[in-house]
Amino acid sequence: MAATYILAPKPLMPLIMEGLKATGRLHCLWEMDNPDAFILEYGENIGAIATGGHIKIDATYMSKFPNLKIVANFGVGYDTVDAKWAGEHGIIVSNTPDVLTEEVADTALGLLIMTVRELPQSERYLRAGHWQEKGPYPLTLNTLRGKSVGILALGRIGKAIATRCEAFGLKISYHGRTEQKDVPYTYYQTLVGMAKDVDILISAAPGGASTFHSINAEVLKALGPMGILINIGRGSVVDEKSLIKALHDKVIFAAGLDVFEDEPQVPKELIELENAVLLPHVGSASHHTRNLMGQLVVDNILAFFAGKAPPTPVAETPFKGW
Ligand code: NAP
Ligand code: 8YV
Repeated sequence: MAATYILAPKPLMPLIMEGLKATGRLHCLWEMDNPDAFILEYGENIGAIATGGHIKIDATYMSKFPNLKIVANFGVGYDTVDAKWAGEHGIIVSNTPDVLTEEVADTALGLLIMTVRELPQSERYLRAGHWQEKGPYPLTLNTLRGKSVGILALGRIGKAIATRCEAFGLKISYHGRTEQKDVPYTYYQTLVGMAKDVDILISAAPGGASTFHSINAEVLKALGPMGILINIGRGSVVDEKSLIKALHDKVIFAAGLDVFEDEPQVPKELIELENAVLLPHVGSASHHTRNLMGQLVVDNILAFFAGKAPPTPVAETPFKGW
């Protein structure tokens, strides 16, 4: 068989690029004069794809590489990769779980406090000179004291958020497709049922068809006029148009968002809302955590070349040998 190579469709962080270049097998698609012609001529030599961010790796794309064995995704969320199709065609998809869990949960709690206690607004107030001109920033109407939190998707990140919420003295419940018998939190079979009962809804849910627009106008109405929404999972989980309307009409009190439907585009209407705290998808964005994630991308691909089990295949593509 001809030599097997790695394809990177778009640039990834330096640690990944260097780790893959060291194999002497990396092809960078953006450096090609004619990427389509390259794929046509050498597609059958590609055994591994290194990807991340917003690049769609669907059935049509993977079909161009008949000897593809692994798609290594930079990120624990892999909604941009058709893992079901990959699994049906003997292709492993790997992601970057665990190493980012605590960082993302920290960001979620930061975003929660910023949103509830209006910290960005009060900081803007100081910087604008209003403290001296007008006196203290107004007392916040909302608080974490005595509040309850409902977590949508009690996975690795959801659980790390729950642990932190426990330390803050918040009452915790969750909604997912299945009840988890080994957790001390109240389970709700429906998201709208949970939204009715809690003060704060935090989503740590993955993207994809099964969660698309799960947080819609009905859920936001159920959350109510003092309700807070935090989204640290994926933007597609929230119906952004309904959220903008709910924030504008004070159907809910405020939202803190790290993720958006069409990143990096954030609707102007959302940016203009004072009761929205907006972060540019920074959940895992420290050198420490991103390096650990990047190393996992490299390690999964190196495992393929070494004929070893990949460290972190996703559930849809369990490793059964190369
Ligand atoms: P995980 O451990 O696989 O947890 C995912 C959870 O989602 C599971 O508990 C699952 O529970 C639940 N779930 C799946 N489909 C669902 C559905 N249709 N309805 C309700 N719940 C559903 O993943 P993780 O490591 O916690 O990561 C979660 C997500 O966070 C990632 O997929 C990614 O999108 C996002 N993320 C964001 C950032 C950021 O920077 N903002 C960083 C990392 C990750 P059930 O199977 O019981 O339903
Ligand atoms: C990354 C993420 O920022 O892991 C995920 O699912 O959303 C983040 O950690 C992203 O995947 C990198 O593009």
